[in-house]
Amino acid sequence: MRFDVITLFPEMVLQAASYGVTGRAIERNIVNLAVWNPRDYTNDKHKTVDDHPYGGGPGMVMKYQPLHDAVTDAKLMGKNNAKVVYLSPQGKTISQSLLSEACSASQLILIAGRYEGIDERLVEMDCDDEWSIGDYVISGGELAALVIIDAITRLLPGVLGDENSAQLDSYMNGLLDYPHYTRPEQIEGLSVPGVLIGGNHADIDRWRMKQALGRTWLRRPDLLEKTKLSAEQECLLKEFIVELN
Ligand code: 4GO
Repeated sequence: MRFDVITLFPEMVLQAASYGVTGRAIERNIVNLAVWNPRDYTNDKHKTVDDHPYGGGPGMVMKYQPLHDAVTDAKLMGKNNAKVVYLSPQGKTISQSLLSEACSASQLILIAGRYEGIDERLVEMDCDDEWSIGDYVISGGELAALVIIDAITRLLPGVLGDENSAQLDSYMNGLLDYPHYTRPEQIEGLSVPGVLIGGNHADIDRWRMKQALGRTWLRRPDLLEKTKLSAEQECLLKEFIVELN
């Protein structure tokens, strides 16, 4: 998978992506990350990337031409099937399922805007989609691009160890995660649930599924409505609710 980020702050993206899971995936060439600075595509001596908005009002807007030329160069590095995405609060909100589908693209070009945003004609002509990481505003698209790069990279074959990807599989089923514990067994009188210490793996799996279902029911009932539960899951959730009362 190849990611290209169009950004006025290329170092920010490269730095942040160089840590942890994403950093390792880049080192191991499972993921390729390149950055393109629209400032390098300006033709005037002041390297102007922004201009005043038509219609007036506060702030500046990123100009079409430097962004377009940067996208064009990014596309040349891929295999003619790039998906170009602008990151903004006006986009469709990303979800695990949207990101899973995006995994099948071989090149994702992410446009990180600054100021008040980019000339709308770039969205219309150059972009295949517009995505949002949630209903809030941030100062630039870089952090949104990094969220997307991280979330997609974790889904690529070979990136996570077997254990972690198995866990990911079970929680791709639209449920929240179960609670986790590590040593020591007691902290300020709070003890680790006994079933986790017993070593009966079937019991542990059932307990974890029950917790995942229960927490989803308590905290995100909207997720449960979208998820078809198995007969055993229905049972476990009923048990959770009974035990709660
Ligand atoms: C993306 C970009 C929020 C998101 C952004 C989001 N804010 N919710 N800000 O995904 C244009 C200039 C958009 C700043 C950018």
